[in-house]
Amino acid sequence: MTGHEERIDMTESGSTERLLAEAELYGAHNYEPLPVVLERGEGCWVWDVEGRKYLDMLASYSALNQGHRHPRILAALEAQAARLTLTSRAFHNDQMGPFLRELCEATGFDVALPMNTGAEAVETAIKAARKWGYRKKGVPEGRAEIIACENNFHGRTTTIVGFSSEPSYRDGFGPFTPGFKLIPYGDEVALQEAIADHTVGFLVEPLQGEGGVVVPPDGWFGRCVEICRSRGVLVLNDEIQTGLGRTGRLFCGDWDGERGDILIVGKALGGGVYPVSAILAPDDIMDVFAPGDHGSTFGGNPLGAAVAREALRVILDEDLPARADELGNWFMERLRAIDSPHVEEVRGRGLMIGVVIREGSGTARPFCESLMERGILAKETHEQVVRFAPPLVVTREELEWALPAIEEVLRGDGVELFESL
Ligand code: PXG
Repeated sequence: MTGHEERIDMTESGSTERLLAEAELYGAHNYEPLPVVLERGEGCWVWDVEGRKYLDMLASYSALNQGHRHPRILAALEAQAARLTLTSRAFHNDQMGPFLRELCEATGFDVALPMNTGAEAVETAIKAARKWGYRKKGVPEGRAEIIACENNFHGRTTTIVGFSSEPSYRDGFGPFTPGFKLIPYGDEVALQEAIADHTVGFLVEPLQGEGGVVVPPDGWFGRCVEICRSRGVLVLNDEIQTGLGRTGRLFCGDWDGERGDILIVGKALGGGVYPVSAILAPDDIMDVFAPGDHGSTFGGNPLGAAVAREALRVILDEDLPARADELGNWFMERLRAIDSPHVEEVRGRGLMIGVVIREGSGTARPFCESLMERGILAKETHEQVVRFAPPLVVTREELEWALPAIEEVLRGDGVELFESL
């Protein structure tokens, strides 16, 4: 007994109200989700416990690029679950090798190191870069430095939040790991100036997702890669959110013809059903790892590997990057054509689109709540930005269906929220 039971109406077991109350009472309050309780999903659509249907325009922060319950991915999951799910890395399994080979072939890197969540993969990249710095670059032990960008989002571990510029991600969680330096995003002169003798890596998102869908100046990522290459600094390319088709290319760095020295992938690699992440690198970087240096109980497990193999094949077979490119350009144009006093800017690449709400029009949150009432699930990021990032299997017809409601909400026509502004 926890003493919470008397505060919930126990009779209404499946209702939205009851489920929200349970999550509120029994869950830590580290999130502020929209008040919708989902129970089913298929493709771009989800249904709540009351039977209402919504177009999912968040796609779990790009972890669902292939859509909900893609039949091929589910089949791979089920077939593997019926054979073998976990071995730990104490033994080999028959899925991991093929998975890593296929991931290397798809990305053009020599070797991969599998983990589970995005944050773990970022931590792995940081460890690889530091060790490379000591073993290969000759940085004195304990002095390696990594440059990251202001407004970054790379995950939630204590090391990663330690170099966040967002106070709420950091406050109360110190002391933090030393060895990180921040530069303004999109500023290659700042990068030039920040690189010092002991700099081993530049950790960067080629387009900032959580930071509010921030698109850097054209060619900036490529110029950063060039600068880093000429100064002996590794580019740690965090494509956890931008990768695997989201921005209209297989990787966002492809817009500049570069994938960095260490490529970090996650989210959609697990096909929306299982957490799978990895880092990829050339042999002469990855070979800094030796047995015992690093690992994960679940990393490379056969269930995740089988899922990721199919998740990757679906992205390639269905040419999801091209879909994101074509539909993203079209959809962004349609959003830009909406004449609204509340919209400051529409920005993005492919199907990673942010609509920036003017400061004077309040925050993006009530806009998302109004969209929800009209059967569209989107989530605000960084207070002022409504993000539209549906599964990449979305069709033009489905987006067309959503546009009148989006237009109505963005204009504020008859939307209650504006009365309180
Ligand atoms: N890098 C980038 C660019 C990300 O967007 C991560 C790393 C971390 O991934 P994991 O799997 O550890 O969450 C992300 C994650 C959240 C949240 O609830 C996280 C992300 C987006 C939205 C919400 O913490 N992105």
